[in-house]
Amino acid sequence: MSVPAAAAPGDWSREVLYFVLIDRFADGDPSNNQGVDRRNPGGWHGGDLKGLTRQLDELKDLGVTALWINPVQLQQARGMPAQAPGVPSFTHEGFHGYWIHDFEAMDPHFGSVEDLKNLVDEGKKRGIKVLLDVVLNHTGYTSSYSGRKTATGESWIRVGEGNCEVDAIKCAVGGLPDLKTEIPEIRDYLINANIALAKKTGVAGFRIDTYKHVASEFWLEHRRRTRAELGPDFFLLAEYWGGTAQSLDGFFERDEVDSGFDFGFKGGCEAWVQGRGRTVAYGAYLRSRHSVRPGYVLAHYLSTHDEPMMLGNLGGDRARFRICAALQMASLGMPVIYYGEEVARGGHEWPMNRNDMPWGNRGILPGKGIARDEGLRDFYKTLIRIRKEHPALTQGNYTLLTQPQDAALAFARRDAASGDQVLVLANREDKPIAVDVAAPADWPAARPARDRLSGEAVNVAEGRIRLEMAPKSVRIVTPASTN
Ligand SMILES: [Ca+2]
Repeated sequence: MSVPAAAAPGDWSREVLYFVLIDRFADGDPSNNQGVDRRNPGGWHGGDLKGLTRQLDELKDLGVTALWINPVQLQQARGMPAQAPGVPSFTHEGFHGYWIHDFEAMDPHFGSVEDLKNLVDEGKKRGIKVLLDVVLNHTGYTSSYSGRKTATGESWIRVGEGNCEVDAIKCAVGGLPDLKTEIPEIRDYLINANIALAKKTGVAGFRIDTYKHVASEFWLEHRRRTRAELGPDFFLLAEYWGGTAQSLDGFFERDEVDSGFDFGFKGGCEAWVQGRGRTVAYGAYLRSRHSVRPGYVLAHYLSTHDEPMMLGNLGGDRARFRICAALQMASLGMPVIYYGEEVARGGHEWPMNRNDMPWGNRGILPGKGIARDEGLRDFYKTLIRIRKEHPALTQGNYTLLTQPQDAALAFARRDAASGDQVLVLANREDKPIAVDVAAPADWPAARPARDRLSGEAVNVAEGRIRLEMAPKSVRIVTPASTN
């Protein structure tokens, strides 16, 4: 197998991103646990940057190369009453980082600027970049900005709650006070605060919250300044709700950001593995993701903090979940793992989709004693290792092999530069199925082919791939190594 070319500077298409809610991950400093109540599903649970830094070896072992952490600035002091289906009313605190009181201060629950710098430095030693979540659209429900006026006497906060369906820019998302980001003084303040934190800590990029609720003029200035002051490779990932290869293209065309979340991948895979829709249509959807503008990256996930987790949506069916995890790691774009998903974290709908990282018998709070599926974690490790070994999976084109009458999903990925090739096969059915599909024309049939997940040999002869697939199973097939 040829050696993959090194990623271009700033090219995140080869990264595997791991998203952590700091407060839920690992408590490394009990001295900052003010107001911690681990019985409260919306309360502070005590995780912090020090604790996360101590678990970097765990993440390196998993294979992740980049870490996305929630916003770290000072949160509103008082929680909000909240209620979720099936959960008694509780107090919802800013443990998630999105209710900012002061953009220029760190929240002591997470730690200090030095703690963040230490995370970045320790990450660099392990080949793990840090991507900091930033909020530029709104403040917490209460903040130091309510009542603040600009030099010309304008309020920083827009009064009155607009309708986001009518005007996405001037509405209060989730009822959160909307910053008047179109005013240069306010725009510059917000950008300055984040750039100052990035300069002090060395984070590699920003994940940008609520992207669609701030105008392009702001983002163009944001791009210009982050490039000028943080370097040409400083990476920007936009959370544009509902984003797809098509709907994100305007932002890529204007070069506002490097990447955006692909909101379709999760639902698409959930539907297909549960038997909804034809396999050939799902394969065509996977192909459509390759229409992304060259040089820009779709970030695709199975779960996030804003949606019910996939494993719960699949009724806990870990075999079908494994199929989606394999397809995620075999697809174009930057895969995003939501913390704990790799050990079958049991949260499902909000607020439990933000529950504690399971640590099993390791003495790590807050998730000490919560069971982990180590077999699933090993499966993720294997998938990530295969992804890193095969430029066909990170860079390659896509050929759908499934025909309209076929039950099995079959596609080929091929990297033109290296000639690297991979076949991906999946059976969503509860019964075994016989697969008989055309091999790619240039598949090296003289070399034995092997499923990298099971180690089994796969028969490719006379231009056909013929095999039987077990119920609810997935295979990632490569020609045997010649070196
Ligand atoms: Ca703590």
